[in-house]
Amino acid sequence: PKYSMCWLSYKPIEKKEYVQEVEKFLGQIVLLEKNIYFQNAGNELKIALGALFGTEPRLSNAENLYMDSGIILSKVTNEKLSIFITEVEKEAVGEEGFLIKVVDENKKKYIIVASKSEKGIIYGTFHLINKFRLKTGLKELNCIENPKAPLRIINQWDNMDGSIERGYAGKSIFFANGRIKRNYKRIWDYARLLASIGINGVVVNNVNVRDKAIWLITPKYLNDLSKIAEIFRLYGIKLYLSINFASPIYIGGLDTADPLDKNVQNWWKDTVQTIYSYIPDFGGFLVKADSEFNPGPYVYDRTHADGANMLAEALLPYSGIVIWRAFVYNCLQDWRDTKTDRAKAAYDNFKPLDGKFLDNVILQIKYGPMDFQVREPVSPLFGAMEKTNQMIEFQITQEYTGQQIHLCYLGTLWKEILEFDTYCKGKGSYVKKIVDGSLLGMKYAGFAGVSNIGDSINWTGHDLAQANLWTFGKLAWDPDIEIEDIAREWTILTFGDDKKVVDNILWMLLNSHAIYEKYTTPLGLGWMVNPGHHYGPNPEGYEYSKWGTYHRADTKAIGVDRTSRGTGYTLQYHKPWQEIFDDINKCPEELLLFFHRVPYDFRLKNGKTLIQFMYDSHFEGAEMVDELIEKWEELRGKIDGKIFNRVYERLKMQKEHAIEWRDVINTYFYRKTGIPDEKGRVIYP
Ligand code: BDP
Repeated sequence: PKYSMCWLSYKPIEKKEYVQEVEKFLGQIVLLEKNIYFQNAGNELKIALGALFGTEPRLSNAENLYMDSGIILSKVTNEKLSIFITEVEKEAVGEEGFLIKVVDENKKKYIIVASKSEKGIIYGTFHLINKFRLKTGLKELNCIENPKAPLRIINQWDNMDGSIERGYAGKSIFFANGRIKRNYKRIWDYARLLASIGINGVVVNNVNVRDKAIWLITPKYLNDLSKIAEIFRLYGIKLYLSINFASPIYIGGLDTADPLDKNVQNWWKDTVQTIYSYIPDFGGFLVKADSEFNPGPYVYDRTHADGANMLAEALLPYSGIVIWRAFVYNCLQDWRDTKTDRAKAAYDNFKPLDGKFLDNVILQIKYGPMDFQVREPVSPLFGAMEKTNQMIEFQITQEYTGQQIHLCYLGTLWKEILEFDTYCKGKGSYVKKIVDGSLLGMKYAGFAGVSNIGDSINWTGHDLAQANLWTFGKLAWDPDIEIEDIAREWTILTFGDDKKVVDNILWMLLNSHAIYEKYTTPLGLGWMVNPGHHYGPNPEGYEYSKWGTYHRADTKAIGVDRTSRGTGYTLQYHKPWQEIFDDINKCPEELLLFFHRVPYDFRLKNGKTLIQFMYDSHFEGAEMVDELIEKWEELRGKIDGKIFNRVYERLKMQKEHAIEWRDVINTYFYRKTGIPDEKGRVIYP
């Protein structure tokens, strides 16, 4: 193969006892539904069983269950299953969910995988395949699974020239040279990977919609797009498109894109109708409006609600949705103005619009108020808009977290964010309950993840970055799962279950984000990156620029006072967070410099001064990269040589670059403050 199949690379199961235990159930694959979705799931199962057990089960559409052993793929409602499945079980399977039940009688040895609709069967099938690969005992196969959040969507930031904005793993698998690629094999395999982690939507083009991409919503491209949609559909995934708000001008030749203009509204209605004539289950639009030079309703003195609702009305007859991004801020700020605060922008823009959006509009909110930094507080927008559908946006691609050269597993960070209690409905108002729709009773809610894949041989550049994609899907399906369990399962499915391999890789994953944070920008500092490409240290890279991401270091103190006495950002949170963040002694230390302006001699909880903590953190972090390397070296010979070497090369680069981070940041602070490192390591005067 020209590329790896990540966690779906099947290898024969070697443990004899397990094979013997399961084999009795593999007589054939029976499809009780005759349609392409069950056929496709059956094919997936057949391929897997062949590779795992060396069996070649027949795929049959048995009219009656005469066989004595086999895996049955069915809908829960199928009459033939009524002797095996109770009413209660049937009821428990939701629209996208599935049930797995083992029937182990004298003459009947069945494993039943049953879904309510066409959508669930592929999820159930991959679930079973992976359970086999984890050598899960027959009894433990029994389960009923339903995704917690209705929307689990991947955002590709792919451009039509084949480049990927913030992509670190090759070129687009969707576009090249201004066209849609017609080699669908890779897209097909992507669909398989995504279905295996429960994803149900993909936005195929970048949120910054420029040039040819503006025309994706026209017949010029819709035919080719419909082919991609067809592949995705088989795997339970809907296709979405990012649109340019000014399309009526660019494409339609109108002189306005004003959302309240009748001609504009009709233009969108016609456009949507055309899209659905090609793609009957088209998901909808993703919109980045009035942000970073993208057009939007502000141009016409209209609100985001006016803009979103106009599109929502066009999509409503087809059950399509509008996903409207909340990443809106003034990107031309003046660094001399200490009153403006970019962190406040999303809330300021959207909070007044709560209750003004139509039901098929969902606000897509980045997890933090700024922009995917290594650490940010949870965006105060979560829980601030009780009458608005909300999705959380994670960046799987590692723009600010090492660009897939550094190992930075993001599951630990995401999990913390999802477990954050917003208090919007009192104690227990976790972000995870807002974005799965349950807390506020939202029909639409969910997860958006900016993809980290490209056409590289291992999809993600860094082989271990595959874990981030896996984890995004798993958390979106069920944010309650422990992150260790998610990471362990990925490790075993990808590298096998050798104890040393699992222990070491798990350690590497679970500690990597903390390590990265230590040697880059700890204490909620963020942003000390090179402008533009955002790789590598640059303490004042954005300090005197227009992007509003300042840390305002001088010789005495650093950090932005975002308390109620400062920019007032903390007032965007519910109680008790307002008071906690406001108080320098109560504020969670990992966010100290996000919320407070702190003198360098301020004592942290462990008794260290802020400046000494900075020095120590950077040395500690850079040193810990050695531990990552050691853990990996111990696996030499236990892991496929090519993969071993690829990761090894990147770890060595990480070490080098971590040292650069350490020295650049520490020297910066030393020169700014003149306060020497107590341990005498920072030596550049
Ligand atoms: C920033 C990226 C930029 C994206 C933007 C966005 O640097 O490339 O276009 O986010 O999310 O992080 O729209």
